[in-house]
Amino acid sequence: MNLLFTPLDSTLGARVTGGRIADFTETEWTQVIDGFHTYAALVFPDQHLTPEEHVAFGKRFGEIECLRPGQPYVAVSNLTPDGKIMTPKEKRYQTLRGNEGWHTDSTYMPISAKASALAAEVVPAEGGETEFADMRAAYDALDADTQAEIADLAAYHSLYQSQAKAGFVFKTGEAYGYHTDGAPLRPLVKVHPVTGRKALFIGRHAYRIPGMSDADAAALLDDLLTAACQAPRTYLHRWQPGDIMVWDNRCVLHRACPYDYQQPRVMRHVRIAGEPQTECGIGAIADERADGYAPSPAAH
Ligand SMILES: O=C(O)CCC(=O)C(=O)O
Ligand SMILES: [Fe+2]
Repeated sequence: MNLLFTPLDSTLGARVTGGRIADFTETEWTQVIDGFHTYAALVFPDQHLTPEEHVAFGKRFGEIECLRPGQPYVAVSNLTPDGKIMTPKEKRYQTLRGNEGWHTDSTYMPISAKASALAAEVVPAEGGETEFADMRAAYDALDADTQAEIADLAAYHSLYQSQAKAGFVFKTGEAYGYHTDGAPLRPLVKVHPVTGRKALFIGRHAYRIPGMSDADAAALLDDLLTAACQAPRTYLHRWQPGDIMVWDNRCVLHRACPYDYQQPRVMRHVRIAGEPQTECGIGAIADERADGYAPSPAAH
Protein backbone atom coordinates (compact mmCIF):
# COMPACT_ATOMS: atom_id res chain seq x y z
CA MET A 1 0.00 0.00 0.00
CA ASN A 2 1.25 3.47 -0.78
CA LEU A 3 0.39 6.63 1.09
CA LEU A 4 -0.66 9.74 -0.77
CA PHE A 5 0.94 13.07 0.26
CA THR A 6 -1.09 16.06 -0.94
CA PRO A 7 0.73 19.36 -0.35
CA LEU A 8 -1.26 22.00 1.54
CA ASP A 9 -1.83 25.50 0.19
CA SER A 10 1.31 26.80 1.93
CA THR A 11 5.08 26.46 1.73
CA LEU A 12 4.76 23.81 4.46
CA GLY A 13 2.57 20.83 5.11
CA ALA A 14 0.94 17.86 3.42
CA ARG A 15 -2.21 15.85 4.00
CA VAL A 16 -1.48 12.15 4.25
CA THR A 17 -4.18 9.70 3.17
CA GLY A 18 -4.41 6.08 2.09
CA GLY A 19 -3.96 4.12 5.30
CA ARG A 20 -4.64 3.76 8.99
CA ILE A 21 -1.65 4.83 11.11
CA ALA A 22 -2.00 1.81 13.37
CA ASP A 23 -1.54 -0.45 10.30
CA PHE A 24 1.35 1.36 8.55
CA THR A 25 4.07 -0.92 7.17
CA GLU A 26 7.78 -0.15 7.62
CA THR A 27 7.84 1.12 4.02
CA GLU A 28 5.02 3.51 4.82
CA TRP A 29 6.78 4.70 7.97
CA THR A 30 9.83 5.50 5.84
CA GLN A 31 7.53 7.54 3.56
CA VAL A 32 6.10 9.34 6.60
CA ILE A 33 9.50 10.25 8.09
CA ASP A 34 10.74 11.44 4.67
CA GLY A 35 7.53 13.45 4.25
CA PHE A 36 7.99 14.95 7.73
CA HIS A 37 11.42 16.26 6.72
CA THR A 38 10.17 17.54 3.37
CA TYR A 39 6.90 19.16 4.45
CA ALA A 40 7.64 19.90 8.18
CA ALA A 41 3.97 19.38 9.10
CA LEU A 42 1.70 16.45 8.27
CA VAL A 43 -2.08 16.14 8.61
CA PHE A 44 -3.57 12.66 8.99
CA PRO A 45 -7.36 13.01 8.79
CA ASP A 46 -9.92 10.69 10.35
CA GLN A 47 -7.51 8.47 12.34
CA HIS A 48 -9.22 8.38 15.78
CA LEU A 49 -6.10 7.02 17.49
CA THR A 50 -6.28 5.66 21.03
CA PRO A 51 -3.87 7.29 23.50
CA GLU A 52 -1.59 4.23 23.19
CA GLU A 53 -1.60 4.44 19.37
CA HIS A 54 -0.92 8.17 19.62
CA VAL A 55 2.14 7.57 21.84
CA ALA A 56 3.35 4.79 19.50
CA PHE A 57 2.96 7.25 16.61
CA GLY A 58 5.11 9.77 18.51
CA LYS A 59 7.81 7.20 19.21
CA ARG A 60 8.34 6.78 15.47
CA PHE A 61 9.83 10.30 15.48
CA GLY A 62 12.02 9.97 18.60
CA GLU A 63 11.96 9.73 22.39
CA ILE A 64 8.87 11.06 24.13
CA GLU A 65 9.25 14.24 26.22
CA CYS A 66 6.97 13.69 29.23
CA LEU A 67 5.20 16.90 30.28
CA ARG A 68 4.26 15.23 33.56
CA PRO A 69 6.48 12.62 35.16
CA GLY A 70 5.72 9.21 33.67
CA GLN A 71 2.92 10.58 31.47
CA PRO A 72 3.64 10.30 27.74
CA TYR A 73 0.57 12.30 26.64
CA VAL A 74 -1.34 15.26 28.04
CA ALA A 75 -4.75 16.76 27.44
CA VAL A 76 -4.82 20.19 25.81
CA SER A 77 -8.35 20.88 26.94
CA ASN A 78 -10.54 23.48 28.62
CA LEU A 79 -12.28 20.77 30.64
CA THR A 80 -11.26 19.91 34.20
CA PRO A 81 -10.64 16.22 34.96
CA ASP A 82 -14.25 15.96 36.17
CA GLY A 83 -15.58 17.37 32.89
CA LYS A 84 -16.39 20.98 33.87
CA ILE A 85 -15.40 24.04 31.84
CA MET A 86 -12.28 25.64 33.33
CA THR A 87 -12.43 29.13 34.79
CA PRO A 88 -9.95 31.85 33.71
CA LYS A 89 -8.34 31.67 37.16
CA GLU A 90 -7.06 28.15 36.52
CA LYS A 91 -3.41 27.85 35.57
CA ARG A 92 -4.26 25.30 32.88
CA TYR A 93 -6.66 27.79 31.29
CA GLN A 94 -3.89 30.41 31.35
CA THR A 95 -1.60 27.92 29.62
CA LEU A 96 -4.22 27.43 26.87
CA ARG A 97 -4.50 31.18 26.36
CA GLY A 98 -0.72 31.50 26.25
CA ASN A 99 -0.68 28.95 23.42
CA GLU A 100 -2.44 31.56 21.27
CA GLY A 101 0.93 33.27 20.74
CA TRP A 102 3.24 31.96 17.99
CA HIS A 103 5.71 29.53 19.53
CA THR A 104 7.68 26.39 19.14
CA ASP A 105 7.41 23.83 21.93
CA SER A 106 9.83 23.55 24.86
CA THR A 107 12.35 26.16 23.69
CA TYR A 108 12.32 27.29 27.37
CA MET A 109 13.48 23.82 28.46
CA PRO A 110 17.14 22.78 28.54
CA ILE A 111 16.45 20.66 25.43
CA SER A 112 13.88 22.06 23.02
CA ALA A 113 11.40 19.70 21.38
CA LYS A 114 11.92 17.92 18.07
CA ALA A 115 8.28 17.47 17.15
CA SER A 116 4.76 17.48 18.54
CA ALA A 117 1.77 15.32 17.63
CA LEU A 118 -1.65 16.79 18.36
CA ALA A 119 -4.92 14.86 17.99
CA ALA A 120 -8.46 16.25 18.07
CA GLU A 121 -11.18 14.58 20.13
CA VAL A 122 -13.81 17.29 20.71
CA VAL A 123 -13.79 20.54 18.74
CA PRO A 124 -15.95 23.66 19.02
CA ALA A 125 -18.29 24.61 16.16
CA GLU A 126 -16.28 27.75 15.47
CA GLY A 127 -12.64 28.77 16.09
CA GLY A 128 -10.16 26.55 17.91
CA GLU A 129 -8.07 25.97 14.79
CA THR A 130 -4.30 25.59 15.01
CA GLU A 131 -2.15 27.72 12.75
CA PHE A 132 1.34 26.85 11.53
CA ALA A 133 4.11 28.95 9.97
CA ASP A 134 7.11 27.75 7.97
CA MET A 135 10.32 29.23 9.40
CA ARG A 136 12.49 27.73 6.62
CA ALA A 137 10.63 29.75 4.00
CA ALA A 138 10.55 32.73 6.39
CA TYR A 139 14.35 32.68 6.65
CA ASP A 140 14.71 32.32 2.86
CA ALA A 141 12.40 35.34 2.38
CA LEU A 142 14.60 37.67 4.46
CA ASP A 143 16.78 40.10 2.54
CA ALA A 144 20.52 39.48 2.58
CA ASP A 145 21.18 42.38 4.99
CA THR A 146 18.76 41.00 7.57
CA GLN A 147 20.15 37.49 7.16
CA ALA A 148 23.64 38.91 7.83
CA GLU A 149 22.40 41.02 10.78
CA ILE A 150 20.91 38.03 12.60
CA ALA A 151 23.43 35.37 11.54
CA ASP A 152 25.29 35.38 14.86
CA LEU A 153 22.51 36.49 17.20
CA ALA A 154 20.93 34.35 19.89
CA ALA A 155 17.99 34.83 22.24
CA TYR A 156 17.10 33.58 25.69
CA HIS A 157 13.85 31.62 25.85
CA SER A 158 11.61 31.62 28.92
CA LEU A 159 8.07 30.53 29.70
CA TYR A 160 7.93 32.88 32.71
CA GLN A 161 8.56 35.73 30.28
CA SER A 162 6.12 34.69 27.59
CA GLN A 163 3.31 33.96 30.03
CA ALA A 164 3.92 37.17 31.99
CA LYS A 165 3.77 39.13 28.72
CA ALA A 166 0.40 37.49 28.02
CA GLY A 167 -0.75 38.65 31.48
CA PHE A 168 -0.23 35.40 33.40
CA VAL A 169 2.35 35.23 36.18
CA PHE A 170 3.42 31.71 37.12
CA LYS A 171 5.53 30.55 40.04
CA THR A 172 8.37 28.08 39.94
CA GLY A 173 7.11 24.51 39.83
CA GLU A 174 3.51 25.62 39.19
CA ALA A 175 3.38 23.90 35.79
CA TYR A 176 5.68 22.25 33.26
CA GLY A 177 8.44 24.57 32.07
CA TYR A 178 8.59 26.79 35.18
CA HIS A 179 11.94 25.54 36.39
CA THR A 180 14.89 27.08 38.17
CA ASP A 181 17.65 26.23 35.69
CA GLY A 182 17.73 29.62 33.99
CA ALA A 183 16.74 30.43 30.45
CA PRO A 184 18.44 28.62 27.58
CA LEU A 185 20.16 30.69 24.91
CA ARG A 186 19.30 29.66 21.34
CA PRO A 187 20.47 30.91 17.96
CA LEU A 188 18.02 33.00 15.94
CA VAL A 189 18.91 30.94 12.90
CA LYS A 190 18.70 27.20 13.41
CA VAL A 191 20.28 24.74 11.02
CA HIS A 192 18.05 21.70 10.71
CA PRO A 193 20.00 18.68 11.94
CA VAL A 194 18.61 16.39 9.22
CA THR A 195 17.98 18.57 6.16
CA GLY A 196 20.68 21.20 6.77
CA ARG A 197 18.16 23.94 5.90
CA LYS A 198 18.29 27.19 7.84
CA ALA A 199 15.17 28.32 9.69
CA LEU A 200 14.27 31.33 11.84
CA PHE A 201 14.10 30.12 15.43
CA ILE A 202 11.97 32.69 17.22
CA GLY A 203 8.52 32.89 18.83
CA ARG A 204 6.91 34.11 22.04
CA HIS A 205 9.37 32.48 24.44
CA ALA A 206 12.36 34.38 22.95
CA TYR A 207 12.87 37.58 24.94
CA ARG A 208 16.45 38.82 25.32
CA ILE A 209 19.43 39.07 22.96
CA PRO A 210 22.94 39.38 24.41
CA GLY A 211 24.57 42.64 23.29
CA MET A 212 21.23 44.46 22.77
CA SER A 213 18.90 46.41 25.03
CA ASP A 214 15.74 44.47 25.91
CA ALA A 215 13.68 47.06 24.03
CA ASP A 216 15.75 46.69 20.84
CA ALA A 217 15.66 42.90 21.15
CA ALA A 218 11.87 42.91 21.60
CA ALA A 219 11.45 45.18 18.56
CA LEU A 220 13.70 43.00 16.40
CA LEU A 221 12.03 39.76 17.53
CA ASP A 222 8.55 41.25 16.94
CA ASP A 223 9.48 42.52 13.48
CA LEU A 224 10.93 39.16 12.48
CA LEU A 225 7.88 37.32 13.81
CA THR A 226 5.39 39.58 12.05
CA ALA A 227 7.20 39.32 8.71
CA ALA A 228 7.66 35.55 9.07
CA CYS A 229 4.09 34.54 9.84
CA GLN A 230 2.46 35.61 6.59
CA ALA A 231 1.05 33.86 3.54
CA PRO A 232 2.20 31.79 1.71
CA ARG A 233 4.09 30.42 4.73
CA THR A 234 1.09 29.82 7.00
CA TYR A 235 -1.51 27.06 7.19
CA LEU A 236 -4.65 27.13 9.34
CA HIS A 237 -5.87 23.68 10.31
CA ARG A 238 -9.62 23.39 10.97
CA TRP A 239 -9.84 20.30 13.13
CA GLN A 240 -12.27 17.44 12.74
CA PRO A 241 -12.48 14.91 15.57
CA GLY A 242 -10.08 12.07 14.74
CA ASP A 243 -7.47 14.22 12.97
CA ILE A 244 -3.87 13.99 14.09
CA MET A 245 -1.08 16.33 13.05
CA VAL A 246 2.65 16.16 13.60
CA TRP A 247 4.97 19.13 13.09
CA ASP A 248 8.69 19.77 13.24
CA ASN A 249 9.37 22.17 16.13
CA ARG A 250 12.88 22.83 14.77
CA CYS A 251 11.51 24.81 11.82
CA VAL A 252 7.78 25.44 12.37
CA LEU A 253 5.93 27.91 14.60
CA HIS A 254 2.36 27.22 15.70
CA ARG A 255 -0.39 28.87 17.69
CA ALA A 256 -3.83 27.94 18.96
CA CYS A 257 -6.70 30.06 17.66
CA PRO A 258 -9.28 31.42 20.11
CA TYR A 259 -12.79 30.03 20.42
CA ASP A 260 -15.73 30.37 22.78
CA TYR A 261 -14.05 29.01 25.90
CA GLN A 262 -17.49 28.05 27.27
CA GLN A 263 -17.57 25.33 24.59
CA PRO A 264 -15.54 22.18 25.17
CA ARG A 265 -12.37 21.58 23.15
CA VAL A 266 -10.39 18.43 23.88
CA MET A 267 -7.08 17.72 22.18
CA ARG A 268 -4.36 15.22 23.07
CA HIS A 269 -0.68 16.17 22.82
CA VAL A 270 2.41 13.97 22.60
CA ARG A 271 5.76 15.79 22.50
CA ILE A 272 8.89 14.30 20.95
CA ALA A 273 12.17 15.26 22.59
CA GLY A 274 14.95 17.06 20.76
CA GLU A 275 18.41 15.57 20.45
CA PRO A 276 20.93 16.76 23.08
CA GLN A 277 23.55 17.32 20.33
CA THR A 278 21.38 19.79 18.41
CA GLU A 279 18.55 21.05 20.68
CA CYS A 280 20.35 21.97 23.90
CA GLY A 281 21.05 25.58 22.91
CA ILE A 282 24.21 27.56 23.49
CA GLY A 283 24.17 28.04 27.26
CA ALA A 284 22.03 29.14 30.16
CA ILE A 285 21.66 32.13 32.43
CA ALA A 286 20.36 32.09 35.97
CA ASP A 287 18.76 35.51 36.10
CA GLU A 288 15.18 34.27 36.42
CA ARG A 289 13.64 34.74 39.81
CA ALA A 290 12.43 31.58 41.45
CA ASP A 291 9.02 33.16 42.05
CA GLY A 292 8.46 33.96 38.36
CA TYR A 293 9.86 37.01 36.64
CA ALA A 294 7.39 39.63 35.43
CA PRO A 295 9.05 41.94 32.90
CA SER A 296 6.52 44.79 32.85
CA PRO A 297 3.77 46.31 35.00
CA ALA A 298 1.26 45.13 32.36
CA ALA A 299 1.91 41.60 33.55
CA HIS A 300 0.11 42.09 36.86
O1 LIG B 1 -4.39 23.91 21.13
C1 LIG B 1 -3.76 24.08 20.08
O2 LIG B 1 -4.33 24.29 19.00
C2 LIG B 1 -2.27 24.06 20.07
C3 LIG B 1 -1.71 23.82 21.42
C4 LIG B 1 -0.22 23.81 21.41
O3 LIG B 1 0.42 24.82 21.42
C5 LIG B 1 0.45 22.52 21.36
O4 LIG B 1 -0.23 21.47 21.29
O5 LIG B 1 1.68 22.51 21.38
FE1 LIG C 1 2.55 24.38 21.45
